[in-house]
Amino acid sequence: MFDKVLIANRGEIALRIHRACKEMGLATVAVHSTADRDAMHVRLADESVCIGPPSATESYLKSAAIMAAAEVTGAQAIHPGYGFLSENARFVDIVEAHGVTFIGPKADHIRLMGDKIAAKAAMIEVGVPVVPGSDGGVATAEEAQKIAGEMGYPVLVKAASGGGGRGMKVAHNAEEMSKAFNTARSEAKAAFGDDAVYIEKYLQKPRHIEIQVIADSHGNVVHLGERDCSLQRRHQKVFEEAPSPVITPEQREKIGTTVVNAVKKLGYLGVGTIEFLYENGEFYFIEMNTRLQVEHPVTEMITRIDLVKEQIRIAQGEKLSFTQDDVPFIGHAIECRINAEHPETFAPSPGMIKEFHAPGGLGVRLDSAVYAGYKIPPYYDSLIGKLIVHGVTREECIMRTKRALAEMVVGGVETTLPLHQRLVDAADVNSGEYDIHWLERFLAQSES
Ligand code: MV4
Repeated sequence: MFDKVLIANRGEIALRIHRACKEMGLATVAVHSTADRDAMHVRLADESVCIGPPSATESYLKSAAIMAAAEVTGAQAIHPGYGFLSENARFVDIVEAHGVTFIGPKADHIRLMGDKIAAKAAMIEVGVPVVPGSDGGVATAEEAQKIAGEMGYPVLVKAASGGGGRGMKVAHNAEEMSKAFNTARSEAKAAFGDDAVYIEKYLQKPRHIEIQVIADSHGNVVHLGERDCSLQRRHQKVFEEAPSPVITPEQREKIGTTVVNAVKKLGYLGVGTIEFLYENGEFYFIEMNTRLQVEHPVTEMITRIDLVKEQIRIAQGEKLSFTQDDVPFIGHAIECRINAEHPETFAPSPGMIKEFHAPGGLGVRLDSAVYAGYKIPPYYDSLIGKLIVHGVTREECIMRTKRALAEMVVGGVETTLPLHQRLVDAADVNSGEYDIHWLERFLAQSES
């Protein structure tokens, strides 16, 4: 058991974690760069430690500085949030070598899922459906052409160390293959220091649907349903919802059971997300995320489970307080990511927030760490906050999202609020008929 938690993150997620800690009677330690002296996560924490200059590599990514902060404050556990060190297996090793608890999965599982070829092999082994493709890595363009010829084009060449869309090249025919293969390989080498690549059948209009799982240290594993994250631009999610408008309760139970059995066999600990592409009624595994995700609140809203508190309880060795049958799926939730960006060009818009008004009322949640007079620094991501809305039905949820967006005021910087207002008015969003390419098509059309 611990009584003091160090939060190795900033912004809205640091505040989200702080809130869970306080409700559990735990003291919090904030760490911050010199650019974040006046940040809300620093103000609210019980203690704070400055860990370096603005650059993330010299602050939020510096494990030695974070460990030193844990040591001087006597924090017995570290919550990494998302991004930064959250999926860094070496950091987990360092934290544990110091006798501090990492609130998250074991280092070995982070390592396994970081290698996309190994992750896919592991998922096949435990019965999860995957995208058809090469059996492991592919060493030469000739081998790639042979596999693709048998499988049929188009295919994708993917980097083993990639993920999040980096290091992917599509080939529509044998002529395109050698270039796609060699480009993917050299880009992977440059970006990740690892030129291992593999091949998959290219799915042309899938949805991105991910399953939330949670596992304790006593072998109990439960799934918390899916999130539909298809509305994205350049691999940045923009709008997420749960449940997916295209998944039936029977499909949810089937893929949920498959995932729970797989996660049990893997011996995974903590919260995790299994990402799938979904096309023509079938799920195909692509990656597993071993962290709390940005969009976790939509799952919290429909299940009434506090994922951060559960993470902390699991790290303390407690059993899950609920079984699969106890997990309700109540109504519908939508998350709009409000960024400090131009709503059409997506150019970052850091600077002073001169006016700020949070929407409220029944079913409205705003996860944000900004305030009027806060200056958004240019060094980190551009997330101002997440508007999360719950409704009894999807229709009510969409109407409530519209009215909450209309109430929200962020003055002084450009924001993506106008984009979200257009999204909730779009016919295809209202009917739920969208795939992973829908948003980029929508933006291209409105440009011309
Ligand atoms: C794919 C795919 C189509 N077919 N794999 C992009 C990010 C990385 N996580 C996997 N990605 C994709 N893998 C096969 N076999 C299309 C994508 C993809 C994508 C996936 C999820 C959400 C948005 C996306 C946008 C473009 C491409």
